[in-house]
Amino acid sequence: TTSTAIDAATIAAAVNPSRLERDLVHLATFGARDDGGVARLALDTNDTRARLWLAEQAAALGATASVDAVGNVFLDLPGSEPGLNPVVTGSHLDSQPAGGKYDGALGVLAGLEALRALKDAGIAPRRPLSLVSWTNEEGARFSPGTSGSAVFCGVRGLDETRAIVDADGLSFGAALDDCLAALDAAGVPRRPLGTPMHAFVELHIEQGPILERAGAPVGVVDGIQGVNWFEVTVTGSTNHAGTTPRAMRRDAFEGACALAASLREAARDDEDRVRFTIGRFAVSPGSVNTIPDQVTFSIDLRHPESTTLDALAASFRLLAEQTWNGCRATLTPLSCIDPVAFPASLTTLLDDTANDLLLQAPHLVSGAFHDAIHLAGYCPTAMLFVPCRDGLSHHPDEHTELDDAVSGTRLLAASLARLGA
Ligand code: HGY
Ligand code: MN
Ligand code: MN
Ligand code: MN
Repeated sequence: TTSTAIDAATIAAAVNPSRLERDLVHLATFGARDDGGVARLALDTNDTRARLWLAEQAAALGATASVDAVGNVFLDLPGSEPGLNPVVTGSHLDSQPAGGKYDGALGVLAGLEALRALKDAGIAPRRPLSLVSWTNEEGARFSPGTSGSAVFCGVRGLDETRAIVDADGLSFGAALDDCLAALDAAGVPRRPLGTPMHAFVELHIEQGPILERAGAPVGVVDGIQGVNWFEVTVTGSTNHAGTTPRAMRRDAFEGACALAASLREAARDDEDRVRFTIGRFAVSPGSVNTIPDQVTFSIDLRHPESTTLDALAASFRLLAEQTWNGCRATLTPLSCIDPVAFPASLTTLLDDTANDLLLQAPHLVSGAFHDAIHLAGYCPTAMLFVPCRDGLSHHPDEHTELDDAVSGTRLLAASLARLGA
C-alpha cells in the first residue's frame, strides 16, 4: 500500500469508538427529552451548555477555544508550518424542538474525535486544523437557519440576524448576548468573523434512506439542493361563529386551506424531486367560537435546480395574489438558498481516502441543507454522510449505528490529514 494509504490506516486505527460514543451520550444530555430525543433550540440554555462543554474539550486536545460575534465556537490546533490557512471541520449543536441525538451533533463530535485521533497518531499536518460549531443551523427557533455560517461567510449581516425574533418575541441578539456572556465568563476569548479557511469538510447524518438502502457505511456528497422558505399570511375578518351566515364570512382558515392546497398542487411533480412542506400553521385569534381573521403558515420548498425553484416561487406569488374565500394573502420569502455543488478536487480526495480505508462510499446529493451550503461559496468545501436508521431525522428516534459513525469519523480524520498535509 502507498504511504498515504498507511497514514489513512494509521489514523483510522487511532479513532476511538468508545470515546466517540461517550461524547454522543454526554452531549445528548443537554436538552434530553423523555422520548430519547433532544430539544436544544438555538441559543437556549441547553445549546449554551453544549457550547460551553465543547469549549472545555479544547485543553485536553491542546487546542484553543474561541467564539465569534455570531456565537460560532471554534477549537483551533496549530499546524507545523506557521502562516497557512486552516483545514476546518464541524457542524452544529442546535436541534429541532423534537430532534434527534445525531443531526449536527455527530458532525461536531466526529470532528472532535478526528482531531484527537490525529493527535494520538502523532500526525501534525502543516496546516492548522479547526473544529467549528455553527450557530442556529436549524432555523426552528430563529428563522431562517444557517445563521452562524451565513454571517461568517458574509452572506447575511450580523445586525439583520440579531434582529430576528422567536415565537415568544425574544430576539436572536438578546439570546446571543446571554450565550456570549456565559462563554466570556468561562474565559473563552473572542475571534473575528470571516477568518480564512483552506478547506471545510462537514460530516453529517444523511437524514434520508439512500445509504441505508445501499448498505453503505458512508457517502460522499456531490452537492446540496436549493431551499426556499416562505411565510404566507391569509387575512379575513373575525365574526361570531354562531350568528354569521356563510355569505358574510371571510374565514381566514377556510381561505388558508384553499390556498395551501393550491400551492401544494402547483408544487406537485411526478418525479418526486420537488419537496414541499407546510410545517407551521397558526390560526388567530384562536378562539373556538370566533371566525378566524388571520392565518400564517410556513412553506419549505426544495429542489436540486434553481430554475425550478424560481419558477415555483413565481407561481406561488401569482396564487397568493388571488382572493381566497373572500380573504387576501401575502407570500413573504424568508430565505432563498441556491443549490451548491462541491468541487471534484475534494470529492475525489474523499473517494481516494475511502478506497484506502476499504470503505464503500456511494455519491449522493443532500436533500437537507447544511452550513456547508454557505461554506461552498467561501472556500473549497465537501461533505460526507453516514446512514441513519430508516432514513429518520428531525425525529426523537433518529439513530446512527456506532460502527457507521466510526467509519465516517475515520474517513473524516484521514481526509483532514491529507488536506492539511
Ligand atoms: O432543514 C434542513 O434541511 C436541515 O436539516 N436543518
Ligand atoms: Mn443538521
Ligand atoms: Mn436538521
Ligand atoms: Mn358570546
